[in-house]
Amino acid sequence: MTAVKTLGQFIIEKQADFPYAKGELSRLLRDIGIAAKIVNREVNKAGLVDILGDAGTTNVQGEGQKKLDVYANEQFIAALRSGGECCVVASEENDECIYIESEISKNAKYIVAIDPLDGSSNIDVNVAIGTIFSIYRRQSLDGKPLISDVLQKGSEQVAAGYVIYGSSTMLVYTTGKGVNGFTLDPSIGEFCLSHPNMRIPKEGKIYSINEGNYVHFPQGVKDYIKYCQEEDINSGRPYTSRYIGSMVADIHRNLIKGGIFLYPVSSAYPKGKLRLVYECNPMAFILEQAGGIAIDGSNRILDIVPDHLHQRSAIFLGSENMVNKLMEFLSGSNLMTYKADSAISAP
Ligand code: P6P
Repeated sequence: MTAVKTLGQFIIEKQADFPYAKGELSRLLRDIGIAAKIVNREVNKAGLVDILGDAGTTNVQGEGQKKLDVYANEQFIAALRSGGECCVVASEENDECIYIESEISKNAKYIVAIDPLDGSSNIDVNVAIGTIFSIYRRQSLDGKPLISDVLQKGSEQVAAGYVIYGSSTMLVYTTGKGVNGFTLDPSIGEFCLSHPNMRIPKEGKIYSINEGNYVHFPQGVKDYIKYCQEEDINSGRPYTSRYIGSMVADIHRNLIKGGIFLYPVSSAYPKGKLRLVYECNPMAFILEQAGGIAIDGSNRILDIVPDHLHQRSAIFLGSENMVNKLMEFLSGSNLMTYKADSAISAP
């Protein structure tokens, strides 16, 4: 029987991958894992205690906050504060960055951008939700961290991950050396390595998009959807449409089975709905590290320099061959092709 390897053991084992790190990143990842277990405990008993429903407050996006949104935000911020390895937290739930200036954190090297509980509209109906996080090294040398430390492009991430609170709770993360998945074993309260070296299949048969917005999609996206729905035995079409409405759940499924997730611009979201800094960038880093591709329709997601913290972006990410086929429809030709694990190349 294979020995159980916990998240903590794995992080320590891989610490040698970071010559400059003296354990800070390892401790930061463990802090996030601890907060995830605390949030998981509440998510799992939601419905039994008064933690479902609306908090009666709105976040910076003007979206109604669920009680669990607020709870999760508080738990991750508290864990990052007490861990001492993070100097700034940028959260979907907070308008401004949170600067951690305690004695133990003021010289901390890392910035964390986080969506503490994504997909919260699904909480009350018991559908999988998730946490998404992104970690950068501080670039400014001293004094109070600068907003430029937070608005780094996605390719500067040193780590990124997500937690999916589903039929089981998993933590999936990368530090730029591949992607590994850990499943929470409630009997010992530990995340245990269950999906080593995760790779997304180059081809898939699943497309994930909210087709309710079809009339508002750019023509190229409409054409691609029709391509997915056409019958073509050789290419395994028509593909299967699967859309949960929870970014972490939709992308996690596609990471395992192969597929493409699409959230284009639409009349409701002329710049796209999903946020670049704490949703698109971490998921793009993970998918690229697993051999996939992530673009906004014309740019590699990880090459976009953010203008502001809550900036939105269109996003198309998943299996390499599916994203490249999409690009043929978006660019009207196949002049631009993307190779996974590398930057954009246009002949
Ligand atoms: P729509 C959840 O609200 C979320 O932010 C993502 O998790 C999800 O992928 C997307 O929005 C769903 O948006 O417009 O299809 O309901």
